[in-house]
Amino acid sequence: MATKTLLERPLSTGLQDISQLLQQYGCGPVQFAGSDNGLYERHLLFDNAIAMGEETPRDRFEAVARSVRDILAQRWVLTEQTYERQNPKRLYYLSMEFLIGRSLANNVTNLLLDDVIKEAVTQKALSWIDLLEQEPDAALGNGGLGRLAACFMESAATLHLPAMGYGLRYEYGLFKQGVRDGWQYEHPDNWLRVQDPWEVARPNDKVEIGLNCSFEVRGGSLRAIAGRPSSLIGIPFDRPVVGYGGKTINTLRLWSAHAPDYFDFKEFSGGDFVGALAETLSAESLTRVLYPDDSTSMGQGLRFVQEYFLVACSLADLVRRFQRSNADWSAFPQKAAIQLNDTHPAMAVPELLRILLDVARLGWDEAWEITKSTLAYTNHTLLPEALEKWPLAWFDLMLPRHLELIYEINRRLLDEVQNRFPGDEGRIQRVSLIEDGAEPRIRMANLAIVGSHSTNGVAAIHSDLLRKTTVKDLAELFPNRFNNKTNGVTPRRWLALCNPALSKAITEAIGDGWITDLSQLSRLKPLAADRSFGDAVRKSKRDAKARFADWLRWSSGQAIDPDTIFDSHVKRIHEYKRQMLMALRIVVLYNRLRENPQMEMIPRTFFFGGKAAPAYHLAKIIIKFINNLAGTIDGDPDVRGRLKVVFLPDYCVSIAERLIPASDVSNQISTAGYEASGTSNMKFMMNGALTVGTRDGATIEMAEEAGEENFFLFGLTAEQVASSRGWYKPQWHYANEPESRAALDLVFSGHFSRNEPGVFNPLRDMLLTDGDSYMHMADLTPYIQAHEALGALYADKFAWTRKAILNVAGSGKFSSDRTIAEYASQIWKVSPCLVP
Ligand code: NBG
Repeated sequence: MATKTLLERPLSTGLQDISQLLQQYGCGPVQFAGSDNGLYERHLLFDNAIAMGEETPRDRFEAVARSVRDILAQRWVLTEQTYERQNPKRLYYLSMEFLIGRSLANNVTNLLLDDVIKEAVTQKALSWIDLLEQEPDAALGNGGLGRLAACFMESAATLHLPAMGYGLRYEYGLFKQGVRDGWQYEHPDNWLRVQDPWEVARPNDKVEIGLNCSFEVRGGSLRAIAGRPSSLIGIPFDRPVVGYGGKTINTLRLWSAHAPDYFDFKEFSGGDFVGALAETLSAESLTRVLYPDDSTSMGQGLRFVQEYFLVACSLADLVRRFQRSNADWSAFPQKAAIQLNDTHPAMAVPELLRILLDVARLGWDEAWEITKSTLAYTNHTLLPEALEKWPLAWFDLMLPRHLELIYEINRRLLDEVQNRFPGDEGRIQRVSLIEDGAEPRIRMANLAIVGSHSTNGVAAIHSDLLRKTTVKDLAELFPNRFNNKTNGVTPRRWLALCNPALSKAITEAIGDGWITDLSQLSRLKPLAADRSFGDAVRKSKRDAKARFADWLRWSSGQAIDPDTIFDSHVKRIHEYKRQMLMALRIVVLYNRLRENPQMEMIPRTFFFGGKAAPAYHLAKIIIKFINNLAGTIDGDPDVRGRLKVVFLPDYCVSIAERLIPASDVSNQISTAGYEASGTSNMKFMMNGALTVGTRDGATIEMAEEAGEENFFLFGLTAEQVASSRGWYKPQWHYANEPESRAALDLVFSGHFSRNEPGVFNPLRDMLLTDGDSYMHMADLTPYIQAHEALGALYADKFAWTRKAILNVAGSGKFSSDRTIAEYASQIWKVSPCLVP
């Protein structure tokens, strides 16, 4: 199960001398391990009170992680001191999600501590792999949006930007996914049951926030009591964000909710001990769990309070920091840039305005200008079901002052619309912050756009559609606010760390400058046809596949053949992402092999990974179908060894780090116009997979960079999807495309559900009866053809490797360093602040 060979990695540190490196961290003569005085030994003995030799693997992990934290601690403090002293403009990134994953290997890499760790591991005869396995994934996010936030924090630190992330410290991260009889089931991810060695509690920096109602727990459910104001305490927990090279160590500050320290003694002495504690319980349940919905807004009250809690704690904290070094409120936008990651923190608009009006006592015009010039908003999806709209009644109950401010913002907004577009009632309705109806709602996207100076989408096509369709009227009103920032991913985690063999080959060819300047990968282009570089790249892929196969056997007992094509589709399960399109392609291949067992076909292993939102039934049926497909194929001697389907349960950052380097093919097959950007697409490309994809999200820009001839694009474009909506009929494809029909017939014949009659009927409804909203049937044949072209290429290993290298060489644009540099210069106006 060798998964990470970090210790074999030759990334040059530039600092040959370990003591010189430790000096950078202000560690003096401190030793990492190897003596009674070593950090490792001291943590084992003094933190865990354990005799050497009696420690468990978890104890060892904790001691190593704490020792790494010791090494970075002084620079972490120095980073903050430098910012305090130099008082630069800071970036604050507000996000309900940070999908961090594991930190140990990443921190060691970024601190350039490989050699130190190598020595300690050898000296103590530790298994590095086993140590890494002890760390739970910090899964404080659902998918792309949360992982993007984590990549952004790392890039900001690598670029020496004075940046800070603000989020919530969920006690339970995204649920763990199990699979039983093919069905997804969820169980809680109690990741903080064991103490996390990275976080530092800062009770001295606590914040108290007010709500205009109270909550009580009665019969296990939370109930709001109107007219009785209450308060909540936010306690920050800080985590270090290590920039590559270990010079800048920024902070990710996560809030944990608590009840005020006082007790209701009246109730207590009256005998209602439990009642007095209920308040504590209800306050603490606020940050207990991450909502597991990706691309839908479930509109639950607890989520509303979570969002306000994040905003109120973070703004109070950053305003306090501003006031420590600045006397004049008018300087606020020169000292703080606040980025709203989706609409989730959009209550920052009325909250900042409230602070400026009620606390700073500024007039409306000045307060409003400061609010707008400080805030900026990123939109991550066009799906209507994801756009948050909170009941106006909830604002009225909990945050009446905020509601008052929203009314006034709206009054002024609609006056402006009236002046500029007199008589255009429809426009007024659409632009309004308030959606009328039986239950009036506040449109959070409109609020975020109106109350900020920048609105960006996350890939060129997405920003364009946002402007031209989703919020067209607002874009016409404020054309200068709209811009695009194509997503990126950090090349440290997603190439240097997860793919040591390919990293080594690249570094040997062009040096290691790519680690902090990914555009240097373009220097690989001239090597695309170079025999020895091609051999190294091919060998690195073969190694990664073998490692993955070993891990899979070790972790699940499943055997796969590393000499088959590894063909992957990993992301949240959603109709628009079209896992079903790939599943139908597999059924078509299965039919071909059953009809003609002698047919020549390069054997393939198909990987699926992803979680379904617990209430999204159709997505769960898709998971069930994939698992049944896998079982049927395994049980069929005609196809065994030629097709193999693997559903990887509990897909997470750590599984992505294993699978992506091992994949030959990346499927990015959303219905065009629906995937805002995608980010796994970029990770696959960087790791030398070839992409079969629709013209959607950032995949379009990836193909531009690599050259379309090195991509396998297929299917309807976003315009074609939109313009054929009115007349599209999946039945036409069923009637006229024999292979598609045979595939559906086989599914509906019960072939994959022998003892579960009717279980896949909802798939028939989705694909045929209900009109196939995501146009699987239109794209199935072109998709199969794209894969045929790809299969033909695979047969020529030199031609394949050449394209793979051209893909790696073209992936430089998709570093989150580039994305963050664009945000910093174009939106935030934040510059690097070097820590001496
Ligand atoms: C997701 C999009 C992805 C995109 C990420 C990061 C949400 C709401 N949106 O396409 O679906 O890559 O955001 O921008 O999670």
